[in-house]
Amino acid sequence: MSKITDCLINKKNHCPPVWFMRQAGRYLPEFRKIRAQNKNFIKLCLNSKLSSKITLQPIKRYDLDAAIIFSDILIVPYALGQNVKFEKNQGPVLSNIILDKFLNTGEDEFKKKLQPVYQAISITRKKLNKKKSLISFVGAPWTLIVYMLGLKVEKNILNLDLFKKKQEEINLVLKKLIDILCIHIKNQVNAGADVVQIFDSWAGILPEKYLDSFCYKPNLQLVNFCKLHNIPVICFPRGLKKKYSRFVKLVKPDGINIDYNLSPEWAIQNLNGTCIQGGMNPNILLLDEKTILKEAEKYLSIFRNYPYIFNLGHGLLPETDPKMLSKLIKFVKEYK
Ligand code: 1CP
Repeated sequence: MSKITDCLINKKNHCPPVWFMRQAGRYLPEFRKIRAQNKNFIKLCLNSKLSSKITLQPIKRYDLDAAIIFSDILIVPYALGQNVKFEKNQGPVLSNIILDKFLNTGEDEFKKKLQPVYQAISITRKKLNKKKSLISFVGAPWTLIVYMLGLKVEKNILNLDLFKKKQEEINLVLKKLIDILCIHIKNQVNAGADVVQIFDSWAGILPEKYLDSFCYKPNLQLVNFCKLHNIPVICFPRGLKKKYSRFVKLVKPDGINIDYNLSPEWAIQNLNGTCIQGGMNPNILLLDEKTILKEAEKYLSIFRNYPYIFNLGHGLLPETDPKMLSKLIKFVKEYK
């Protein structure tokens, strides 16, 4: 059993295991080199050899307790018929959803399209030390729907009129997504992943009265699927503020990633003893060493007697200095 699964399942609080969201990514020069030669991001995610190589890049550099497979949450809409493009300095751009095609994609066709992802997991598992977890992930249905139906105006605001106008379509898409995401989880675990993280990055833009239908219930269905198959699962419903507590009560994941707007003291008191992951603001990693280690120490001391996985309150930023990350990891590992 890896340190991370021990923490999630047995609530063991060792010196906390550590990994980072977006640990394979743009802050690493060796990633940027591969990326420069592979302009099509989705194609890169579907290149098993390269995707496995990128997954292992941070593992080569640092003493991390987990690798997270290099892929993207938007690979799922891609496999269901939408074109997905990543333009520089502009978020992901998706072509219009063709509902018929989307609803009629069967399990076999889906699996075939994403075979390279599963292959990458299998290659990586063979190369990764057995004590380290290999984390797979999916986007939660709501977060995928935000991208698939273009429901955001500007960066962080829900287009409420469009959201209301599209209720019927949203409900159809939601139902299909839950089924297909369970399949994607199962396939990733069969290929060798031992933990699943569910990213609900846009949970926080939902008005409260919609949280039940679009956040809690869909997450619960995915978590129940994981439990049925004995797969440790971490949820990240970013931006829920105090409603994190209701999320945990209803969804009961093995682990919960907190964002940096949540106070860690509040989290310990209100999250029912659930294993907590993350919290530290990734922007702090852009500051000087003393400030970074002081903030890390804050989290480590607050969670000293609590099952905790060291990580951040969102992904590593592209501007992060890889040397600072190395110092941070060493500090976490040596913390007593
Ligand atoms: O331009 C580039 O080089 C691509 C940058 C990049 C990378 C490295 C994107 C585009 N996705 C990824 C990989 C990725 N995405 C991983 C790989 C493993 C790792 O963490 O190292 C993971 C887990 C994701 C998950 C993901 N993709 C989320 C959930 C987490 C979050 O950031 O909230 C979301 C919302 C996406 C969509 C996405 N993919 C990429 C972008 C630029 C975006 C939009 C969101 C954003 O700006 O971060």
